[in-house]
Amino acid sequence: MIRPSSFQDSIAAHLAPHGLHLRGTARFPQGEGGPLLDDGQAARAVLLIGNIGGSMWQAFGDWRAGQSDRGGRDPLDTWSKRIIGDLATKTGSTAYYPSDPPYHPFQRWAMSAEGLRASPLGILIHPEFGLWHGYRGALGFAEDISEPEKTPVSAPLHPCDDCKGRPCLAACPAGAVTAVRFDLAACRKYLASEPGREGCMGKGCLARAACPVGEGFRYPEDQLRFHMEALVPPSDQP
Ligand code: B12
Ligand code: SF4
Ligand code: SF4
Repeated sequence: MIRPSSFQDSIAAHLAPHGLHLRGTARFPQGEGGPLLDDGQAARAVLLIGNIGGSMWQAFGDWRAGQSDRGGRDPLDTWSKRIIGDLATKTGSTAYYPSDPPYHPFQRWAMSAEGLRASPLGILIHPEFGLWHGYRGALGFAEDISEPEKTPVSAPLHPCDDCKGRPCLAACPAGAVTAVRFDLAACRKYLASEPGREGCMGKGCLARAACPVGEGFRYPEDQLRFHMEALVPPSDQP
């Protein structure tokens, strides 16, 4: 059964008050490795849900302010699960979350759904939103769903190909971002140092900030800090 696009419209309408967006559909022809649904069969379609720039930050902050424990240990995951889990129940689909191990290949799904490719930072770059977007969950369906709601783009699909000077590479004070790999150990070591705490930890990843694509979608300061703190294990934090 092909579900009508009004089905996606109703999902998008449910997500909109929370600042979340549909981010395309990954499709899996029969027998081609879709994730397992709650009933044990393989999904034929996975609808990706995420943030574009700071779109979710206000709604998440409002929810968090109303929680006696400020949302607990992983507040963004808890908030996402509340919204996306509710949607899974309403639509009879299976919810998947990016931070739940064993990890589902969210980036591979996003590459297939929106044709995105990785930047030198490991993050997928979008021609309009640049590095300022992420995934909060996905819904798996037993049947295909109609035409995906791709965000129309006017810019080239992989901005890194045409990027003059690749400023992200030079901006990383730890030399962790190179054209061939992202050096996590070097990044974390720098973040735990005095200059790192004042630099990237306080202001956000300098390499990400150096990218000229999608500047208008840059995350607000407190969102940047929130994500940076999540990157450093509690034992490394001062
Ligand atoms: C583990 C993980 C990390 C580890 C990376 C460890 C490693 N070397 O692989 C750490 C903790 C370092 C990390 C860091 C960050 N991550 Co991360 N991470 C993940 C997570 C939870 C699992 C990745 C995985 O193993 N997937 C399983 C494999 C099978 O899936 P896959 O799609 O086929 O695999 C791809 C990735 O593994 C990717 N990859 C390989 N090495 C690295 C290294 C980095 C740094 C990244 C980002 C990706 C990446 O390449 C694979 C092929 O495309 C994903 C969520 C998810 N479920 O995918 C988020 C995810 C990849 N991370 C994300 C982000 C945004 C970040 C940070 C920017 C967080 C921040 N500070 O804001 C940083 C990036 C560092 C920086 N330069 O600032 C986003 C990327 C969104 C996007 N636009 O692409 C994801 C999708 C989470 C989300 N909720 O959206 N991350
Ligand atoms: S600065 Fe250039 S190479 Fe680096 S992520 Fe942005 S577009 Fe890609
Ligand atoms: S957070 Fe700082 S050290 Fe880590 S990759 Fe970004 S610029 Fe480099």
